[in-house]
Amino acid sequence: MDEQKKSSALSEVAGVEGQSSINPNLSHFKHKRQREDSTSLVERMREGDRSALSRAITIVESTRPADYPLADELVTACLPHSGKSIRIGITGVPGVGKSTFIERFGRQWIEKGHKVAVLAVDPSSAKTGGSILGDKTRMNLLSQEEDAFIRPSPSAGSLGGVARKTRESIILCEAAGYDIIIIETVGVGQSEISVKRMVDLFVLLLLPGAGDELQGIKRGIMEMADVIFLNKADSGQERKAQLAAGEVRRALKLYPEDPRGWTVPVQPISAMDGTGLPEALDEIEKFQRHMTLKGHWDQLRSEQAAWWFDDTVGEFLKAHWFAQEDKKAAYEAALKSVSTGEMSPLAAARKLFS
Ligand SMILES: Nc1nc2c(ncn2[C@@H]2O[C@H](COP(=O)(O)OP(=O)(O)OP(=O)(O)O)[C@@H](O)[C@H]2O)c(=O)[nH]1
Ligand SMILES: [Mg+2]
Repeated sequence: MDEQKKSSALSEVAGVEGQSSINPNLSHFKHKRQREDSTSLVERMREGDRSALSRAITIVESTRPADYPLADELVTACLPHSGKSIRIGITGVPGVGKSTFIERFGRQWIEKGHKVAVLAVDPSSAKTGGSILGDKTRMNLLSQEEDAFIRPSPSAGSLGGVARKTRESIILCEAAGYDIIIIETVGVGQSEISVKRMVDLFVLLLLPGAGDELQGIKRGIMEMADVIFLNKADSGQERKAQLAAGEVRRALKLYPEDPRGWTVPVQPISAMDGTGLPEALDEIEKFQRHMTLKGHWDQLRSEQAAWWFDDTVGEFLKAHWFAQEDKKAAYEAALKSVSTGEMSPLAAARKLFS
């Protein structure tokens, strides 16, 4: 990571500037104004005002330390109203049909009386400043639904920072009454682990064409999937998709058994013409019933919350360390001796903390 990126990633989590030097005479008004802001924003969000939800997410995504207190207030105010949703992660290689799938799948949930929010974790947009504009047009019908909310991925910060904010945005969406939360991520290996840690179930989309495609998907991602769909089972590819599904099922048999007693379903679908989509929704409801019945649902969520807390504390510790000039200099010196081979990474780290 270059210097500039590193310092912006760190100041993103530090949250120290701008809070410590408030004039005590003004701080009362500042806090009062913030409280009023967050209260009325949360009220409007809960009444179904999508622009209020958008604004709240913008505050939560902000990398300006001055926005952190308000962001924290918003999330804290939303927490008691959150949690009552199914959080679904969707992954698969670029072009597999994730957005097309979400477009139809989301509308199916809405037809059943649900409210659907779509968020994205996209490491490429974190670098380039966003690709979701294309996604919004691909989810054209869904984005016109009253009961849908589609949010571009945060376009600034490190993947870790982006993912952390997406997780907070889930809480805001839930408080705003969205009970189906869909997170799209690009299947390139970096963002899946973060998304897996914020969702109840993880859907992997694959392409038919058998063997070759399987190699394109990292084994680790296959292992993370709770449900697998072979997309594009249409236009003469139906048989190929069936064969590929059989092959994936056989490949999964080589993995250790799921201790939760869940067998990953593998189904061909067509996100384009809708074939297999009602069954896809059934599989997801089946998964939810299975996990809830066995107590795994709540257990997973509490483990995830603990993991995110731990991860964030780690980032904060690092940020506070680097905020101190002498510590930063000691780190730079240690890094240099590690790079030149003078010290081992372990010895250098030990020295830094001695
Ligand atoms: N034949 C066929 N084409 C499909 C299907 N689903 C998606 N496509 C097409 O595949 C292309 C990519 O679809 P997207 O939904 O944008 O794929 P994506 O996985 O979201 O792509 P990225 O966001 O770029 O990673 C588009 O041209 C779609 O029309 C399907 O079920 N059948
Ligand atoms: Mg997409």
